[in-house]
Amino acid sequence: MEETQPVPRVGVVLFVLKGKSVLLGRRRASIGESTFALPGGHLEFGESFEECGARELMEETGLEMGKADFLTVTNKVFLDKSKHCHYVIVFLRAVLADPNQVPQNPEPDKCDGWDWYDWDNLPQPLFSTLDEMVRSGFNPFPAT
Ligand code: 8DG
Ligand code: MG
Ligand code: MG
Repeated sequence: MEETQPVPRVGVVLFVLKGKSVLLGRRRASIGESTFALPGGHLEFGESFEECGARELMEETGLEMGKADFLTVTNKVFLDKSKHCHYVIVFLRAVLADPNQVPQNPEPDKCDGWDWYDWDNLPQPLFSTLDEMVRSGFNPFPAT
């Protein structure tokens, strides 16, 4: 049981794109444990969505974010075993400042490591929100 009344939180999550690939890492966290998820995290006081995305990308992968665009927003309640959370997630599409940068894993307690995965051949299992987006036909790539 939570001691205080839970409140909705805001997250910023990034589709970092390179060619036809997207950056994913297998989570080590109570929500979505062992699933492949996008980089991102909690919005901190005073941050813009882009500032939050760039900070989380640097903290989680050591990569420097380049241009970013707003994609979509979701509103989701997670009713995991002992943890109940409610997130409004802002999804951005981003490219790297330098496409030759290689992802690192500075938070090995939170992620098994990052890699590029072809959008047409994504790894399984995907984190639930990402899985739902993929199943609904969502495509983060710019229209050509
Ligand atoms: P921490 O340092 O507080 O442990 O984590 P964080 O990096 O700030 O937060 P996070 O748990 O990575 O992301 C915040 C929430 O965003 C997460 O608990 C659930 C939600 N979320 C989604 N989809 C995705 C996704 O694909 N990747 C990530 N990282 N979070 C997602 O709904
Ligand atoms: Mg983080
Ligand atoms: Mg995170």
